[in-house]
Amino acid sequence: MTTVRRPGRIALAGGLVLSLGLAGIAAAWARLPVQAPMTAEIRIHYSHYEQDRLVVPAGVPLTILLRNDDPIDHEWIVGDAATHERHRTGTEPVHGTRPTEVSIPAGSSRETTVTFDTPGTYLYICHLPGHEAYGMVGTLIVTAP
Ligand SMILES: [Cu+2]
Repeated sequence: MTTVRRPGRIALAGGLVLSLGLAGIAAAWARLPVQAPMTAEIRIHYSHYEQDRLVVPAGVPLTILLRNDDPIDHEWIVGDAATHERHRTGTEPVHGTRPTEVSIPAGSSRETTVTFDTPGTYLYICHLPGHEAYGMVGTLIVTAP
């Protein structure tokens, strides 16, 4: 009996050490800032963002396809309160160089990738005249990683 049980105990101990080792590796991976990118699609129709709430962990790249199905131009500008205040009184007619500021011409699509490192609640707004007041506003929630 004892000769049969001893190898079993050794195998169990070995398995335990292996499990702890794998858990340690998994924990180390979880702390790495690079994570799999996320994707989302926002359809714009009747001067509204059909997807008006997105949630993404901090530090994770979010690629968004912006699809404008309206016969008029729109834009998608995401950021904090100061960003939106600047754009409410801004004079840039077209955006295109910053990932957080995208112009989407009538009937077209644009793709952008944004990464937010600070958890919080951000808004995305179309700042073309009258569009925000009409309700062209969405919320991007960045959660703690
Ligand atoms: Cu608009």
